[in-house]
Amino acid sequence: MMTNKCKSAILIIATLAVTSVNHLWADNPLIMGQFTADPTARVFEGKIYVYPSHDILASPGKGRPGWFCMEDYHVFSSENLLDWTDHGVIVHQKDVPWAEPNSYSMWAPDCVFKDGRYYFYFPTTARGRGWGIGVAISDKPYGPFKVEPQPIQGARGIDPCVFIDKDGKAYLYYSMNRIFVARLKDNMVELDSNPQVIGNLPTRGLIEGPFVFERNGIYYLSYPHVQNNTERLEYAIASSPMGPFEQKGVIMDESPSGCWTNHHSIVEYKGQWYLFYHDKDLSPNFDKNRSIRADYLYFDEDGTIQKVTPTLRGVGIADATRRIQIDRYSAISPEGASVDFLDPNDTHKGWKVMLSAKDAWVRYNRVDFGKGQVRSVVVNACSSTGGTIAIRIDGPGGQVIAQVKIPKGTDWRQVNSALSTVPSGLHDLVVVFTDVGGVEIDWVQFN
Ligand code: FUB
Repeated sequence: MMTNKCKSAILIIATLAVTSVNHLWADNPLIMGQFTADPTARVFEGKIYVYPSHDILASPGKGRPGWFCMEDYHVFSSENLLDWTDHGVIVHQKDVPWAEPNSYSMWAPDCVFKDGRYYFYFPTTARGRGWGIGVAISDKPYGPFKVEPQPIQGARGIDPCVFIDKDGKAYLYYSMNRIFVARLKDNMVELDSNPQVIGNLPTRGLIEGPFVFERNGIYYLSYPHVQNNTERLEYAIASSPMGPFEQKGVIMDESPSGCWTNHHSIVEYKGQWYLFYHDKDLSPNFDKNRSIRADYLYFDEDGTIQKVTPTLRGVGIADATRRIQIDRYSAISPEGASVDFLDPNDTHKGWKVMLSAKDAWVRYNRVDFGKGQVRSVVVNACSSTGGTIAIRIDGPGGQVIAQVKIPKGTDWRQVNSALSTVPSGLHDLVVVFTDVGGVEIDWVQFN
């Protein structure tokens, strides 16, 4: 049994901190440098844009301790779903003239594109009037956004979602104990019909966070709902945007982490469907500081949504020449392998894998080795016992491609080793501890 004697990886941590200012590289969770929740993913200008909420920790005079605390929104974009660009703050509560000052309630937003303009919808507490839904408008998906002087009249609630149908008509969905829908006028900032409650949905247990999309003539209304203890993601379908809807099933079960909320969006990008959602990866003991994730989503022939199993690996193809965070594994051996934070006092620094039994392994799928240019591997590791790891590729032509001897010590080291075989193309990467004792691994990279 290995005891944890490794020092924290100061050098590596410094690198992570620098790269997380604007450009981020991550599996699940997608964003490491800050807490993010309620992700609405949209495809604009050929990229994925994600509009999440931005959880922060309440502090004296700033928000309610032990509760959600949000004062602004960032927007993130990506082409490959692994590299994320943080475009910075697009709307802050101080930019909202009708908002209760210091309410710190900038909850789940949405953004849509119509007639050359981007409309960003967000809920917050309106002075003396409870929840209101605001709109901010821009010519670009990343802003600058200009906030409308008033919230949408007649809509009181949270978690706005706007759906634009093929005929150009727009609908606003939001929640307030129930889920409501109303038509929007062409100006996108006024209601064109009275909000109506969507029927045939669960009436017991919290229901919120509607997200609506259309595929092959089926209108999907998906929503988080507390059936038991915490929110799971469910959906209903209809043949028109306003229903009537029929409940169909569960998209994602309650999280084993116990995170009370889950909030999602569903998007097709380059022919593949994705579920964006959140959990509390970076804040295991406080579920109001959440982190957004993405996983693949599939439909059956008849349009039924297959249940999504949350993964750490997430989505996208990893470049072998980048640091591969194998702690975001796609599979792990049932014994002798575990994951822990690099620094429990600063979870944003990420995780490490600990292999503490002979033949314990971890698998990280979808690694692109390119056209056979890599010749060596570097492993950032620490081993208080010393020991050897085998690096294997699976898939066509799969084999062990390197044996890396990690020296005994308490310092993290970047250990280089030549490859015995030059891989090319797409493979799963498997790292196996072949000794007695144990090793901690932060990342693996091929050169
Ligand atoms: O983020 C605050 C609230 O928690 C959202 O508005 C809900 O959907 C839930 O995720």
